[in-house]
Amino acid sequence: MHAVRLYLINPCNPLVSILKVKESRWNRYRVWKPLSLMVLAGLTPAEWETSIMDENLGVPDYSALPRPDLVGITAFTSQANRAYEVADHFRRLGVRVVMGGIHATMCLDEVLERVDAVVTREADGIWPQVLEDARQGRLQRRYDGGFAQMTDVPLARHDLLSRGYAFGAIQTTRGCPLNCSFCSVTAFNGAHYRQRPIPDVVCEFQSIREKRVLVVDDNLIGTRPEHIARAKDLFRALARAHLRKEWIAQATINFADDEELLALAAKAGCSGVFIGFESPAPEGLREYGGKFSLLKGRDIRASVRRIQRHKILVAGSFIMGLDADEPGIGHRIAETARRYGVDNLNVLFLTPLPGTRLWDQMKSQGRIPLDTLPQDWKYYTLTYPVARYQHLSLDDIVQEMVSCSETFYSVPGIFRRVLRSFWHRRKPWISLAGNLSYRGNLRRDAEAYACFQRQWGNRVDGGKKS
Ligand code: B12
Ligand code: SF4
Repeated sequence: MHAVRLYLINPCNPLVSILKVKESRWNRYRVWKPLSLMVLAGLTPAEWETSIMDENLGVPDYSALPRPDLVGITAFTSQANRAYEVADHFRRLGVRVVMGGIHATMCLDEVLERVDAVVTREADGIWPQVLEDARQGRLQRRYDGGFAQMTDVPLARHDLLSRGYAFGAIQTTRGCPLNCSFCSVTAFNGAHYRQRPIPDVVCEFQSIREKRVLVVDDNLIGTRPEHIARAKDLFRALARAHLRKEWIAQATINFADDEELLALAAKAGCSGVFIGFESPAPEGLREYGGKFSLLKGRDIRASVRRIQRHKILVAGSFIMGLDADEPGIGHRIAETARRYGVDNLNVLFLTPLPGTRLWDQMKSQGRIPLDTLPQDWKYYTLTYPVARYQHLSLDDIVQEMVSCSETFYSVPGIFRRVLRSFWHRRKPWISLAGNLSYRGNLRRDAEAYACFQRQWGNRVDGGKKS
């Protein structure tokens, strides 16, 4: 059997400022490996000669590379435009192109027009069949992987990517029962919280060469007692394996509610968590459902402190542009994050992503002006205000975002936070790197907003100024 060549490609989006690795060395800490492609490579039989190309580290000169037999492209919605350019390049050479991932699942018809085959949902159970069909010349137009059995999730091929990343990546669970209105996760991975066998996770962790690892799970600990029990078992197993790695993960605030869980996480190498607080206002929290029940009535500052006492950094994430948000929201978010005592703050514009309840709602209300698709998808990065917001014009919301970032990432603000993490011996260098990375992007973000406002002001606001 002759070797067949497979290229797995992660397309870039030049508008995503965090990916501009060369512009700021701190950005290296914010570029993450395309785990989907490493998982696909793990499912690919040995007769395929497989290469993963991550355009975030530089766009390869595809025409100078050997001609592949098959190309697989992954894409979030924000990468769809570039994905189609890459697909077009290879299809013009007569190479068949398969696309999968979240955008292909949510916008199936659009994607089908631009590639030879689409794999919707999770590909773990079906990718070997797609490859075999391609090899036999009988590739179908559409495959659906459904929700994978977690025992089918292979060990990802961590060996196939270059050493240009600060973090490795791993996944231990899929699915989320909370179904927040703006988020695609429940629609894509389902509400059922599925966990990989712990020995598989430990084994894969051992194969990661980076010292720092991002656990990509949407909620590493889950919400129910049996999820928490499994998380504890996982942490015990990771600690027993003496991995000597530090990892960061996403969790909900109930992470703070169990001292044993926190102690085990820290012992297993947890050095930071991203927690979505979403809104400083109860009205805002109620608006998107899901996590409201976990956050309402809670002393969030005390919860954050409990996590930090275990030397785990807390990065807080908020959304701007909720219907409850009025002028002054930027300062209010920065002030709330400061009061909560988070080590980093990440604020994103409320963005209707295809396949979410928010998309349906905003679409029916005529609140999605950037709807020349697929071209406009490149702005769906959550770092551009692509919708019409209830109480904020385009200029207002941009101004609020700038004021929020400038307030939180002011030099005295960074100094206070880093000093605090020095004092508590809580990963001060990581805290410094994170804060400088955000601060380093302030000017670039402002330029990007100005360009967006010049180009799209009329379409978004009809020229309306507040
Ligand atoms: C890790 C992660 C990131 C990393 C990206 C790492 C990378 N790939 O480069 C970082 C932090 C950089 C990131 C950034 C963003 N992200 Co993100 N991210 C995730 C997260 C948490 C996990 C993704 C992951 O690695 N999963 C593990 C792998 C194994 O699963 P998978 O990707 O789904 O792949 C499986 C299938 O989809 C399929 N598949 C995937 N690709 C392909 C390709 C082929 C050919 C085939 C056959 C199959 C296939 O097979 C795989 C195995 O089953 C998801 C949430 C989620 N649950 O998906 C959000 C998520 C993907 N992100 C999201 C968003 C919005 C963003 C941002 C736009 C905004 C932001 N700031 O968060 C940015 C912009 C990125 C960009 N380049 O434009 C949304 C995407 C929604 C959408 N419609 O696009 C998600 C779903 C989260 C959400 N709350 O809705 N993200
Ligand atoms: S809790 Fe997080 S992953 Fe789950 S639906 Fe809400 S935002 Fe998405």
